[in-house]
Amino acid sequence: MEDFTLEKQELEDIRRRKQELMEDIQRLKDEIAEVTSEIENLGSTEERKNMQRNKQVAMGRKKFNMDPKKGIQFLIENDLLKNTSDDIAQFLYKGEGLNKTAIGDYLGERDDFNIEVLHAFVELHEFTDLNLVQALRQFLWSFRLPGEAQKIDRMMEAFAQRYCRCNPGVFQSTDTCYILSFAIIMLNTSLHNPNVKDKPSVERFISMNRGINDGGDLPEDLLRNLYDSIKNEPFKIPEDDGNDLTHTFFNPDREGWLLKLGGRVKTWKRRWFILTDNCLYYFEYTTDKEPRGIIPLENLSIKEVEDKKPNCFELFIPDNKDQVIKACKTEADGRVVEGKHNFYRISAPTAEEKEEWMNSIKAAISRDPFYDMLAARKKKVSSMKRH
Ligand code: 4IP
Repeated sequence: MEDFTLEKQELEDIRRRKQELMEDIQRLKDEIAEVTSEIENLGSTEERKNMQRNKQVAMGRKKFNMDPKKGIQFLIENDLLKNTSDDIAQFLYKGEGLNKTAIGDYLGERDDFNIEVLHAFVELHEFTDLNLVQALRQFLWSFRLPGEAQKIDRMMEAFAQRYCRCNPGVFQSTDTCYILSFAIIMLNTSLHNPNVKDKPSVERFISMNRGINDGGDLPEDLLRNLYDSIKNEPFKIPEDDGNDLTHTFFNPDREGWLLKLGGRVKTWKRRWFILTDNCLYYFEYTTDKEPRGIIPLENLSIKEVEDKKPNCFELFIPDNKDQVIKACKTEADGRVVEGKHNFYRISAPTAEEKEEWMNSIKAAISRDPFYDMLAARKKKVSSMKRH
């Protein structure tokens, strides 16, 4: 009987301890679950924050590509970018997800702060021991040169300064470096654009650059090296939207058959057109030595127009429809007389060719002020010696 009671008591104890143990286990389980969920929550808050941040950066980049100033402002306001020229320059230099035309637009702005960013951006480029062609390759790939002469001037000036600082002693002055940079860009065009028939030789390149080293000549070896480098490998430039000055330098001249409407007598004539030296020339035959007409493009604008003929565009004087365009033409008897056009209406064989002609003409029209600036600088360096 006693034994039985004891057994019962022991059993009771065991059951109680088991119960307590079960409770402990449950408590531990609960605690573990709580901690795990805290850890999980912690992770997902961190992750969520990161995701949110990445989303905002992506949005900032998109905004930047549509409107560079607004994009930068957005990134600053959301603490994703510091409002210093160095940080913004770094962001543009890295360029991740950024459109190179937008980078060029931002760097080209006239604003003091943008100019500061431009200089910080150029400082990030390392040009030490690179020859001028190698440095230009790097620079012209990092953004797209915008379309305005003043902007190009500022950017190329900053480039030349940086190049000369990285490579002291190569050029007498930044102006020399600036002018030679353009000579190289134009050489690139002449050598690699199939529309340019007359390919300059190295001798011509050397003679074109006489006197640009503050009145003196640059070493021939240096010019030969640069020439060979461009000849062997053309510049690679960011995606072209055909709407800026880079187009001029990399794709300037064009020739082909177009239809032209007469000035007084409105007859359509098929003529061989050549665009070069900021003028549009037209010939009766491709082999003619003398053009039938020459249209200087200075002060003209261009627009698309509808006509019974397909793919038409028109050259006109902006704000003055009645004025006669300054041009010359050859009469049937061979006399050269002034043109009689208030506008030149031209029809291209295909929509694509119309686009190409319009882009090339636009570029030819807009490059003028830039060529003036370049010419002024050339004059300055070649007169240095005399003074
Ligand atoms: C001519 O018509 C031609 O269209 C001329 O073009 C044109 O000169 C003449 O314009 C126009 O009268 P017809 O040949 O039927 O007479 P092209 O010189 O290419 O032959 P433009 O000035 O367009 O060259 P006007 O303005 O001279 O009448």
